[in-house]
Amino acid sequence: MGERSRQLFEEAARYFPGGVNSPVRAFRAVGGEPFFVARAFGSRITDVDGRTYIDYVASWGPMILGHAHPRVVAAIQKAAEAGTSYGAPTEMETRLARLVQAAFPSLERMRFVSSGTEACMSALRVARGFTGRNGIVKFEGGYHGHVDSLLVKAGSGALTFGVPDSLGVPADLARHTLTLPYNDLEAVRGLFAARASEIAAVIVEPVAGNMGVVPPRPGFLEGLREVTRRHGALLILDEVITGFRVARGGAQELFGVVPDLTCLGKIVGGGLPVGVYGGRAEIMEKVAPLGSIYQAGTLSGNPLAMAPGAETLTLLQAPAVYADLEAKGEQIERGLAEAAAACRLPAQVNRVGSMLTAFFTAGPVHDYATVSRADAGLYGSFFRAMLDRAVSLAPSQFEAAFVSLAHTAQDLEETIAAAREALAVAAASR
Ligand code: KE4
Repeated sequence: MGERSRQLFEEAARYFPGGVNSPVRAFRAVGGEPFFVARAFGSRITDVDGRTYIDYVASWGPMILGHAHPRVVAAIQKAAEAGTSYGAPTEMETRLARLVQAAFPSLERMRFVSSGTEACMSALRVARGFTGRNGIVKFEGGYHGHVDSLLVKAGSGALTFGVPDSLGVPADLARHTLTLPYNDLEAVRGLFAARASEIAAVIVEPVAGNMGVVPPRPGFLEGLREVTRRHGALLILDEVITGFRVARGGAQELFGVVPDLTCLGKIVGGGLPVGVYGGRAEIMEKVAPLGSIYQAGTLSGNPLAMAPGAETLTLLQAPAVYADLEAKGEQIERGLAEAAAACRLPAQVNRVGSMLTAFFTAGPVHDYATVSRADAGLYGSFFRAMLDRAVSLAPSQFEAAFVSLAHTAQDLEETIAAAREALAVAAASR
């Protein structure tokens, strides 16, 4: 970590808890202190001490085109010249909605909000308002933003109440949330058999990204669709990460599962603050001002966020985009797996498209319990050794790495070469 970053981190701690505006950025899961960013372009990010890294954090997903794409920057500049916020409708909102619906036909009606958290919070309220039920089912290791109802961990047993996973979440609220093991369809069926009449919705990351990348088992999503439909509960796909990432139409296109509600974020704003929730018109028409479910926002549909979002989604319509991302993701996955094997390090690389995680564990990783067996300390050694070799990975074993369209063949080769050395360093640190 350079001297200027160290100084800035010290000063930031006088303003922000942990010196950061989002906890994972503080590097506490991997050791060391964060570098402060000066600028970024394409696949590279440069810190305030002038060091440049190949970036796989990608702002936690949004930067699928790479940083500071000229057409995205131009769209922001053009929008800003006309004003930055009106609190009144604009054509740009409709333009972005048209692009979202072209990729996600299940969003018959939608609302723009300012974050993925706000999208998920609103979707829960709509599900509860539409069904008249209070129960919510989520999965261990699933993260849907800092929504009170979703900062809940599993109770003592799968059929018992949830308990808060954060101070400040009332037990009275947490008890409405039931948390089950990801990929465990039998547990879902068992819960519905016992408590279907209480359950408003199941919310799931269709490809888990917040415990590291964990793909759905074949039939898991289809099973959730069947059991929720059978019992009059809603299926909410939280595609804040997977939307426009694993396919243009997200996981619902990739796996062919049509939810009742979808949450989007990250890529849809092109790096500006945008969240989306939406779904069947019959459900969304219960939202104010048409219906009695309230949701609102000062900067919802902000023109400065709509413009880069629309430009990003337009650029993602190019025909070879997802084949290119798949090929790059596969190359990184193979390189990491081969490098770990060469060091005789137990590693499992989970990948869907251009999102991937290398878990330092021997067995397959398919849920929170198997994720928890990964050696987070070894990941920390690997992370720091990669940073020393100018490659910036997620500062947590339980996050995803993202490849962008801006990553070149040379970037990937340099990354894999760095990984071979970094894994040897990590192996030696065991
Ligand atoms: P935001 O409120 O951070 O825009 O979105 C919340 C959210 C909702 N759903 C999913 C599947 C998400 O992954 C997220 C946010 N993701 C985290 C990291 N994976 C954002 C990074 C951070 O918290 O600093």
